Amino acid sequence: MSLTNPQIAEHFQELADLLEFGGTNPFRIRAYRNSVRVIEDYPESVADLARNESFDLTDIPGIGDAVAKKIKVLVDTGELPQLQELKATIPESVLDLLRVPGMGPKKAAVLYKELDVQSLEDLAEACRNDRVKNLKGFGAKTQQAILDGIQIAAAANERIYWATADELVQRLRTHLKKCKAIQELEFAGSYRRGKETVGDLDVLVVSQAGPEVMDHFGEFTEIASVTVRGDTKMSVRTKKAFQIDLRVVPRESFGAALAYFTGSKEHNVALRGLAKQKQLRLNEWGVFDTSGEEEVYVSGQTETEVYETLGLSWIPPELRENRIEFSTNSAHTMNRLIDANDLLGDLHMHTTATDGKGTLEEMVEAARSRGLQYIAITDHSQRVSMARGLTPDRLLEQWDQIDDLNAKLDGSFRILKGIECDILEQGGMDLPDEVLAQGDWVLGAIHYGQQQSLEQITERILEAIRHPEVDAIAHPTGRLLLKREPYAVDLRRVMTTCAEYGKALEINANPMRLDLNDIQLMHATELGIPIVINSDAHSTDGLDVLRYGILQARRGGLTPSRVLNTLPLEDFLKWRETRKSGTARGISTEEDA
Ligand code: DGT
Ligand code: CA
Ligand code: CA
Repeated sequence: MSLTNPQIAEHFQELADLLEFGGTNPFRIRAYRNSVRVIEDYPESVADLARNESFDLTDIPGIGDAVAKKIKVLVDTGELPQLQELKATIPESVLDLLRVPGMGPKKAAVLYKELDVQSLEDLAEACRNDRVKNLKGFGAKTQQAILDGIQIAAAANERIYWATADELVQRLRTHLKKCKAIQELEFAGSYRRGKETVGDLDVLVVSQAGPEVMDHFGEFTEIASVTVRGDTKMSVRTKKAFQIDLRVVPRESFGAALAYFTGSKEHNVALRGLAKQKQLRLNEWGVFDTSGEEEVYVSGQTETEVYETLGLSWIPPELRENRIEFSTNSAHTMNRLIDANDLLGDLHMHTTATDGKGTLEEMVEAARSRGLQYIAITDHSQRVSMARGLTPDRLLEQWDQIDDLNAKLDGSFRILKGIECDILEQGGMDLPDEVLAQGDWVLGAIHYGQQQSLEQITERILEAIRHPEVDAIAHPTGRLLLKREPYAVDLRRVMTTCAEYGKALEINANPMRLDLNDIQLMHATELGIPIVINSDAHSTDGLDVLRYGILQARRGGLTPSRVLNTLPLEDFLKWRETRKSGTARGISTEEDA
């Protein structure tokens, strides 16, 4: 496998950081730093060019002799010897020290050499023990500033849930809307792409009055500090040390800038490559014709225009990861991604019978008022004792209540009798077959034994998929974003077994789960596995998370026809009947009409 441009760039980034730490000649360091951006942005594979005997890497503007030689070595051997040497002498964690505001490489090096400070934790401890203030060039004030800075540095490295970013975006949008000098406003970056977690916010604004916009932005009450303020760019940190970058761009560049700062980097690299093939140049200012003597602006005011100039249909931001958006690019395929209005049902939620906060009636009312036509109540089974999981008796009692309530609803809404049945540690389902057989919808889920081996966990899940009463597997990998890795599971085998037995897989829409993820959903699509997008609500408000699941589905390229709970109730019940009679082999893999 050939190194990608971002991978090559990453090596030079590390090299520059470590050299800076070691106090090397700043000019050399700057050369490496410049090359990072150049390599990342280069529209062709730098690795391929390095292997091409007739191409001279120094022909790339911004790549000098030293860097060119290093690229060749890196591409040939997969390693940079100098980087390996530096890494062997300097622990990687010391680079974290450089993220403390006001901490340059010189100071960091002193701390490392004099006090053996190797990480942010070491540094905090050294400050608390008053060991830092006595160092030459430091002092009590510096020590305190470092201690304050550590907190910021630690938080600044953290990503936040998309849902949390969205709340911040809504508040900031409201604030910025009040600024008359702002003509256009968009939130770009990973937020716009709907990525599960967001590293920082990228705000784009069209205005003739940059300073006025920045003054207004600076008044946003959640800002703790302004890190950079230039003519067109301002960077701030919120009180929780989250970074927001705001850029002011000219109207004729808005679309090009929006595309550029929405990313992803990988998507942008591919776009620039396409431009080059057409004798065009794409950057954050626009698309330019390079065929003549002077470059001529062709487009850039809107994104649609930019994509069209490159011969593409506009691509929804959720797909911009250089995965399927170029190979499947047509107006038809780009426009038929699932959206929030397509969901008619929600097939995973809890009530006060186990660990939910809403009663059965309250959940029904909340789902109806949100425009859903059917839901499945899926409380926990008995094994989940902490949540007062349901015994067969209690479950059957709940199902009787559901029958009564359905009778009252008289067809205006339908409650399905469901269960989130535990897949036991030793294998097998947590409730007897004859009980499960009386329900309308059975989710299998792993909650215990998550530390087991890949073989054990996979086998447990496969057994559940083969179980005749099980319809779908809930949160199939068990990951908790920013908290817990997925359990060890062979998803390939899970998916082929689902395809074979006509079983569904869930996108759990809880913003901390979003499980399955985008790439896994693409695999599921290849196999024709039906997907369900579920809230896993534990309260009436919990139903509102469905929109996060929709975003994830869009990132996975899902169309409504891939998703079971877009079906009207009748069709959904028919699907289930077919599945139970053993004839279902996945839902239609044909193109939508
Ligand atoms: P994040 O903030 O880590 O969640 O992810 P992004 O995708 O928002 O990344 P960010 O904030 O660094 O940059 C926003 C977009 O701007 C990114 O998706 C592509 C573009 N961009 C920013 N810096 C560079 C760069 O150095 N090279 C390239 N090619 N694109 C960049
Ligand atoms: Ca960002
Ligand atoms: Ca950014």
